[in-house]
Amino acid sequence: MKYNLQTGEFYSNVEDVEYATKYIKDVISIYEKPEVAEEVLEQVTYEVQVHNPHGEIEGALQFGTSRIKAGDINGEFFMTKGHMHEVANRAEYYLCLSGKGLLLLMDEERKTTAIDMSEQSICNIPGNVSHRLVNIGEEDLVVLACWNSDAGHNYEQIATEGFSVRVFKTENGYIIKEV
Ligand code: M6P
Ligand code: ZN
Repeated sequence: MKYNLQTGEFYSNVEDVEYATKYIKDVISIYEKPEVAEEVLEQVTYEVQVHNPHGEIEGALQFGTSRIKAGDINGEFFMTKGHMHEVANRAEYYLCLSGKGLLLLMDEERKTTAIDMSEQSICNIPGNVSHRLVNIGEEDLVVLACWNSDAGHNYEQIATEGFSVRVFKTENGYIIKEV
């Protein structure tokens, strides 16, 4: 198997790769103002592919790509759902392949740090930290991720309490607003 560092795609004898497509309708509840036209709900907002040959085995690693489209919902930039790990102490690496984004990292006291992500930006996400990618650019944001196979995803806390900041479009770029 091969991995294209330009596009973030696995190719050639692709085995043990899982693909997921997220539509706006799947994630609309994460936005501050979720009122949108019916046809917007059917649009793709991000895609994930993950190579995990070993299942959820302690000590094993998995590796994948998130590709977040450019766009916004009532001024709030497209973003991933965001999660903590189910095994909360599991860490993760993110490496940006292309595009322009922010990586939001929120600790257990709800303190959020926004890290700039552009080509070659690399970030070590510690355990016990919620993480979300926001595309603040005009092209796809493509980010490679590597983390433990047994980490799991805990979406509950983010679904109920959200992050402590939101990222909105402005005339010249973006603004991070505390909520
Ligand atoms: C990265 C990894 C995955 C995650 C994906 C999308 O590829 O962190 O574990 O699933 O981003 O993020 P989310 O699941 O929060 O939508
Ligand atoms: Zn993660």
